[in-house]
Amino acid sequence: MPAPSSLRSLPGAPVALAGPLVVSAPAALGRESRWLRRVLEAGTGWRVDVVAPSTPADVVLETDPSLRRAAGAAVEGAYRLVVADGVVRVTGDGGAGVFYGLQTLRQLLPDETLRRAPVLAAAQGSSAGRVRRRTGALRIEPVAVVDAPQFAWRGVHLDVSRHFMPKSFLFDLVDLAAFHKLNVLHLHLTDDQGWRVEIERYPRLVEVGAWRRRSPLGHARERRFDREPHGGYYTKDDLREVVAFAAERHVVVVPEIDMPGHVVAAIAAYPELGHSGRPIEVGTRWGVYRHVLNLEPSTIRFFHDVVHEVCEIFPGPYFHIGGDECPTVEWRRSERARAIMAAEGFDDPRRLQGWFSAQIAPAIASHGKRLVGWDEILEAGAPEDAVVMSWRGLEGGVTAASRGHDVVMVPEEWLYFDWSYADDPAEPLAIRGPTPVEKVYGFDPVPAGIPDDRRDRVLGAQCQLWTEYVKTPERAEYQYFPRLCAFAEAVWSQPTLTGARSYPMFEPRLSRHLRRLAALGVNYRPLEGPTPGQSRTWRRPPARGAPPR
Ligand code: TNX
Repeated sequence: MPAPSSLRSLPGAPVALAGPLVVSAPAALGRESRWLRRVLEAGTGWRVDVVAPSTPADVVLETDPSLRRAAGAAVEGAYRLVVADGVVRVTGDGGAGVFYGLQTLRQLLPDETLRRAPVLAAAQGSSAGRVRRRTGALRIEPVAVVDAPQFAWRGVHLDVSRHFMPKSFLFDLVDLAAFHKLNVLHLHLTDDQGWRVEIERYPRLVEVGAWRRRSPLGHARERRFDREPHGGYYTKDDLREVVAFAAERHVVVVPEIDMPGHVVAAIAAYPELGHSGRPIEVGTRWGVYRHVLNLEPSTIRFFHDVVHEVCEIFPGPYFHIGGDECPTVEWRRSERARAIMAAEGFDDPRRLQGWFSAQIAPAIASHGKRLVGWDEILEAGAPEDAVVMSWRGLEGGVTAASRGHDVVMVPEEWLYFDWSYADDPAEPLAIRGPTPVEKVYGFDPVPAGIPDDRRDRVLGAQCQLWTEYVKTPERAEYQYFPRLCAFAEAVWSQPTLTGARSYPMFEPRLSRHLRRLAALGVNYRPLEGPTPGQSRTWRRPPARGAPPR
């Protein structure tokens, strides 16, 4: 999971692995071999020794740059995994390919080895799929897997503004994303209800902007509030740590600083960024605020400074400027905004958002990064080289690709995991829905309507978790899993080879995979529905072994 391009059983005896295990790898694969040593030592209790390439070994890691072409892959991450003749051989197109081969190897090993401490001795005697165990050794049936990703951008997004998530959850999420061969973590770091990244030049962004007085209680439409303060932020070193942790797992972190709308927390910290000049409080309700940034040169400079500081934390090639849901009421009344409209000859104030993006773009480009924005930036006039995230449907992606932009497909109807799984009062409170696993599985990252010669403009797809209704890591895991598994297959696997994505064929594999998630300690939603502990309404506990309803 996700399904590989090909998997073939080989003749011959199973390969037995036991400790102390010897892994050979060239120096260039130091990152991958050290990571393998850590996860294997934790899950098996064996000692794992990493040795130089020509030394005899149980597991051989190597790269072969020609592999990508051989696998017919357009993007990085192809690998071949061969279990035969007493050896596990993982050949990657580079570090990423080797890493994905090792993730596949983890799925061939017993689920118990996914745990953080060894339980194998206690579990002896139980059967575990393709692998049988004897006297501490794990036996893997001979197999050849050849595999490569379909898309380069296989993203998972997390909104840490609406609810701050502890750093430990970012590590868990990166590990889980990488386990499913995803490679982008998009962090929505700022919004009306909280600013979550320390900026040295403007300390009030977190001193003031990271905290809110209260939050909505129940659904936003009920207009009720709790009495609980909420907040938190990441220091620069926290985020550097997340970036480094992600890089070890071939995950790139894309920071998002939302502008020129969704900025109430910033205006609360520095009222001079807004239009009234009067102090406002950090947002305490969900939805779209009319407050947006003013268009004064000082405000542009302020956000240049923010961009520079954020770019220094995140070495990846992308910087997300948000750009979604930006009302123009304040600009319509602003002298400065009207003067810009007159000077630029704009007839629609929405063009001011494009103007704003164009002011910010050079700061991003000066760090050699590409600007990413939500699909609203298209209407406003997006900078030429911008990557567009199509969230309001598929059309944004079609338009952007036709105009020559690169596109990441993130449409809410399929890929907003803050939506519920089912129309069922037992489901925890969600913004809307439902989006069942089956629907996610059926998602095709290349929307119909994209001209054939523009298909390669689709970099990939991404699942989103907005957190208005998601207060804790446990709940976040529930919303992601198992939809994220279906998403991973949609964005990694070739549809032709998995059949035209038949859900009835996927479901048994998913159901098998849930045992791996259980070993990893993920609070996933069972396919039958929430457990009594996950449910919003009281339900009788199931008999052991039976589904929970
Ligand atoms: C729309 S998607 C938003 C977010 C909300 C989300 C809730 C986007 C770019 N804007 O601000 O959290 O819907 O589903």
